[in-house]
Amino acid sequence: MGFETSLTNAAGLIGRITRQDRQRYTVITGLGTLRATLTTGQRFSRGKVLTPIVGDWVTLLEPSTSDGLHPIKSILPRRSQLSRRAAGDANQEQVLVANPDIVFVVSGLDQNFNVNRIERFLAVAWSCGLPAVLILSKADLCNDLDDRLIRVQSIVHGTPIYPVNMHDPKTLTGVLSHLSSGLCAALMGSSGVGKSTLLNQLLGSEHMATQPVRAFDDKGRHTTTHRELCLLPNDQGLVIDTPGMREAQIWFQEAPFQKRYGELFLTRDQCRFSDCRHLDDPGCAVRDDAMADPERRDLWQQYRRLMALKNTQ
Ligand SMILES: Nc1nc2c(ncn2[C@@H]2O[C@H](COP(=O)(O)OP(=O)(O)OP(=O)(O)O)[C@@H](O)[C@H]2O)c(=O)[nH]1
Ligand SMILES: [Mg+2]
Ligand SMILES: [Zn+2]
Repeated sequence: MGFETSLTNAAGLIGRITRQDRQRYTVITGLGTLRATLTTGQRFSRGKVLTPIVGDWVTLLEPSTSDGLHPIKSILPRRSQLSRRAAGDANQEQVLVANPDIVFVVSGLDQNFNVNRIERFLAVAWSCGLPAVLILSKADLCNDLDDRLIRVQSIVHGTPIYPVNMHDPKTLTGVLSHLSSGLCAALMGSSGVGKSTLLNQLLGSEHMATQPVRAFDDKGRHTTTHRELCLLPNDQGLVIDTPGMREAQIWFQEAPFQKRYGELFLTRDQCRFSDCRHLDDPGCAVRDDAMADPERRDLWQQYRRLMALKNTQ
């Protein structure tokens, strides 16, 4: 059965959203790249039904005769999603990207280097149960690399770290080893850290706009304003570029968190109190056990920091 006939199938035509501009979507399908939009029902029930976003697999209906856009009939179940806590006071989830396999957290080794911020960005991914890779850009501008690497080492616990110069492809081979055919990486980080520069380098073109950072504080200018999924050449995988984030607000999810920090809790039965939170509680066996081992101590201290953040944000 050809793709042409599948347009009129009950299931609709399947495709993946590569770009969203308000209610207009770009969708890659077996028929090529198509323009799509929400149905009237989806448009007026916003917030109540799932809204399609970049990375979603969707089915499309035949194009409307009025505007030529394909209404999005359905969103296929998501395998994963990268979410953060929405900005503002409301305790709400904001889904940034659908169906990523891995998150590339990008942070600069320039004046903006900040271990706490890196930890929060990584925790956004961990809390979604997604593996993360830490890409430290602007290694070419950094003259105390070893010192900075030691400082991030204490927060990563198993997350690979790659100091790179985005303009030098030789330094990007470690990053590329995390991509392969069909695998999708979502870029995440502050503005100006080089997310779009990395994507352009992998694409071998200037597809994404980039801009120099401000000279006096190395802060970015919020150049990228939309999310976009790009296919790398030679079937090397897929990368989603995202706008720089002002704050890494974590959407705390219990199960992935318990999984990441699970190895800390093996001695939980020996804590003095049955409702021990394994933080600063008196007689906590989990804490005492962690303090005896440098690696586990770093992990417990991170758990404690993130729990404190969870309780205050
Ligand atoms: N020297 C050097 N410059 C870099 C490196 N990575 C990025 N840059 C520069 O940093 C500036 C910002 O890069 P962008 O790719 O626009 O940053 P971004 O993360 O996409 O920023 P937003 O789109 O605002 O989120 C550009 O001038 C890049 O050339 C690097 O590894 N070394
Ligand atoms: Mg950008
Ligand atoms: Zn305890």
